[in-house]
Amino acid sequence: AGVTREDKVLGLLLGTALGDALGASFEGRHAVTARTVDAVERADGTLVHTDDTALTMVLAEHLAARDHAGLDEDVLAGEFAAAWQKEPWRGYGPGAAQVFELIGRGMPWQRAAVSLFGGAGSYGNGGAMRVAPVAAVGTGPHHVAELGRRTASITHAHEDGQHGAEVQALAAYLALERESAPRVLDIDQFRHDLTRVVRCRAWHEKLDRVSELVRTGADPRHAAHSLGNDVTALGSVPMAVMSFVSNPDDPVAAIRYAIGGGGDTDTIGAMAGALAGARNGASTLPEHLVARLEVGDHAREVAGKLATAGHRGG
Ligand code: F2R
Ligand code: MG
Ligand code: MG
Ligand code: MG
Repeated sequence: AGVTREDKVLGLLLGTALGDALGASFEGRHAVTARTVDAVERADGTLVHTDDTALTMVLAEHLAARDHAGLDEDVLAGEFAAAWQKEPWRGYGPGAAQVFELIGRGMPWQRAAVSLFGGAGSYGNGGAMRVAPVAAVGTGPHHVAELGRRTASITHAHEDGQHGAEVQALAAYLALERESAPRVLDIDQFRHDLTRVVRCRAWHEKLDRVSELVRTGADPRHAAHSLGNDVTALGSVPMAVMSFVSNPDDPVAAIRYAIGGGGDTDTIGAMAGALAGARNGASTLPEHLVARLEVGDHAREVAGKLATAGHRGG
């Protein structure tokens, strides 16, 4: 029997939270052994999430509550800023914190976002890390990519920050709508679908490298060395895609692969978890880990609404 759409949407949210919370213990480490991840998995107590999950839940709620009205960047900017204001300790990037502070003081998000990094705007992975919920409401690949770019632009004025959100949004859409388990994931088709929509050479090169690394069975450290594992969008989204396509049928394996590469482990774990959770559904996530997540009940409530949010079809 197939997994229900609601279970897949919940898998997307809980996969994000699980990858984020498991990865958070290792953020910034050079490399992470399986044994240290085992220890975090086996421990008791709450798995505390970071900014990645906090903002993903804000976006999911925004989309679920607005139904036919769709995305409103002005409203969403205020909601993001309020989440940061309420819990600034969740490990936000310095650029994101600065934008949210400016928005909170009344500056339009467009001006706040372009003020970062000497006017270049941010190319951090903060737009990509929170984007996955748009996959549940987009009407097709181009629409999903557009929604992804628009949600990122609130904080990430640099095109690389926005391209990262487009790629991750689209990957989540494919995992949710087209590549459901147990159908075998066609990695070349997956890469082709991503590159068709996101027309940018630097991204195509990285995604081609993913296919090659999968073919050669690269381990996480090798993959991270080749693709990157840092806080930039171009230096982290390809590793998340790699983690997923090399472990398409097992969300925990995808997350462990992402964390094993070291670097921005909470974020790469969150993005890989979103993809594998969306493909396989929440019911495939280990109960003992899900029970330790902070967002459990809230995610279930939002997933139910998001799975039936109205601006789909066409
Ligand atoms: N920031 C972190 N983790 C490190 C500190 C957390 C600490 N342990 C704590 O507990 O507080 N994690 C979170 O940030 C990443 C997402 O970042 P986001 O939202 O994109 O922020 P930002 O600051 O805009 O970009 C991140 C960094 O990228 C570099 N950068 C971006 N654009 C640049 C540009 N145009 N020129 C030069 N550098 C640029 C900067 O170093 C930014 O600070 C996630 O990992 C999330 O988990
Ligand atoms: Mg984080
Ligand atoms: Mg408006
Ligand atoms: Mg991070």
